[in-house]
Amino acid sequence: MSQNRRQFLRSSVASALCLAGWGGAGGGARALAAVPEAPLPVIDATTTNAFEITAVAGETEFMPGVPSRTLGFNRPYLGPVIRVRPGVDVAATVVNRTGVPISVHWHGLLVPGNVDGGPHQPIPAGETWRPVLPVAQPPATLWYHAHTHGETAPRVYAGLAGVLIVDDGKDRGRGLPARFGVDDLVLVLQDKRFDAAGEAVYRPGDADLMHGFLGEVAMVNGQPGARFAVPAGMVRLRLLNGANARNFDLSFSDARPFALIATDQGLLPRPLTLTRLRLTPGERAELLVDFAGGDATLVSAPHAETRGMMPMGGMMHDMLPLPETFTAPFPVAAFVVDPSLSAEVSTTPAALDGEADDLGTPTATRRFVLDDMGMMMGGGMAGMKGMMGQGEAAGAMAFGINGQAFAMDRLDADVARGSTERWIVSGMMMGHPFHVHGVRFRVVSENGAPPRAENSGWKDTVFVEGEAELLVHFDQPASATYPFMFHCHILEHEDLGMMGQFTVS
Ligand SMILES: [Cu+2]
Repeated sequence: MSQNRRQFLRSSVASALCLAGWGGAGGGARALAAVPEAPLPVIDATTTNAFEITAVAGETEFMPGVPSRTLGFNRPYLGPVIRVRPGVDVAATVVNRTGVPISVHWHGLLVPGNVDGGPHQPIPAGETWRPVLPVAQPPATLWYHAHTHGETAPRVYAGLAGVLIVDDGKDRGRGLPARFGVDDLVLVLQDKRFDAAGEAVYRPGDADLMHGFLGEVAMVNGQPGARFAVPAGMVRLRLLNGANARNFDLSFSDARPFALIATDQGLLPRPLTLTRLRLTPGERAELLVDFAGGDATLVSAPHAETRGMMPMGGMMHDMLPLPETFTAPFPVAAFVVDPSLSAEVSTTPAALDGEADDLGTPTATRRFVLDDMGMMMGGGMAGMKGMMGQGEAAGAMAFGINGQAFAMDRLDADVARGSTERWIVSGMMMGHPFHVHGVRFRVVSENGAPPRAENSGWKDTVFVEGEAELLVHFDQPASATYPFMFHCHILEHEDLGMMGQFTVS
């Protein structure tokens, strides 16, 4: 590696860490020692149609020499990328050796409620869950993560998440890069906050609960300052926003264009050329990026610029300011051309075979108002207590949907199986990433306008910034015993009640 390149990579990490308060000689130097590549291990279940993951507690050195207590699947932090074939039953085995109860939800997998892995399917400590997953959907980049009610935010932050790819084996024929780990890369985007010693911490205060918990260092696949070696040609990036609350507003440092080829639920009918893409918690996007032009760094704008504040939100912000440390675009990952890697794909295909909208006419309309006003009252009271020297808040903050916080024993909707419904979802003070289990949907409009490019394909999570109109199709059954969830994917909001549940029968 050239001296210039090494300096460049180091400066990428250095600027991320400096912005994060890691500018001091001790912390900065320690962190700079590690500019590793950041691949995740892979379980290829495309021929075995079976996989096993074990949730474990462990330690991870996000900052060299400083262990942080973490959770992961088969490893101390995050889990393997699991690749499955559509059209078969996949036998999953999930072992829980974390010492605490968990559940594992297959986010975006279109399977019945009784194997969905939501809060009604706890896996007690020491036990094993063996769902059979009837995988039958177009190829897509999905994910899996902990989903115990009230504990999703700390468990996912600790590391209980991984990527699940539905791969039909036909990507070469589509003209897409298909060498996994070479020109087909997975990037799990997250962020972490560290204490003065360099240990990752999760101690949300009132402002963190209100806005969602933001970290101070960008992480990719569990590493700060991640870097990837790439061939000098087209590379497919499968991006997952696996952060608790941070929006990533992504572009390349040299403003190079890229092609959006897939959204949450799979390929678009044709690539869309973009220079900037917003990815909010829970969402996925697949890009084709041309590295024939050389190295590039993926950067993000600060969360504050893209969080979707409503006019009323200003009041809330005055009371509990957004805990965002970034004031300028910050590096997320560096891509370094490796001449020893051959480039197989040099052009973006003109067309893809993503399915067009075929949802027809909706048979019902439902409205969901994401209640974030209650948090103003709660936050206000907590803030006043703080000002009056009464210390920590008394847990007054609460969120809900349509005026009610989530309750495990209350069903909020019953949907006819096979039907399509119009769902109109709105927030009051700020933007919220809204996710629905067991379905895929189209975004029909955002605040009355056509959807943004990011929302033009099949989705299961959409950033609601004002009002979003969705057409949702319900194929998978979900009983009252194992209903599907709909919720905000800011995990602090979800845990505090911004979630509902529905049956499909
Ligand atoms: Cu929210």
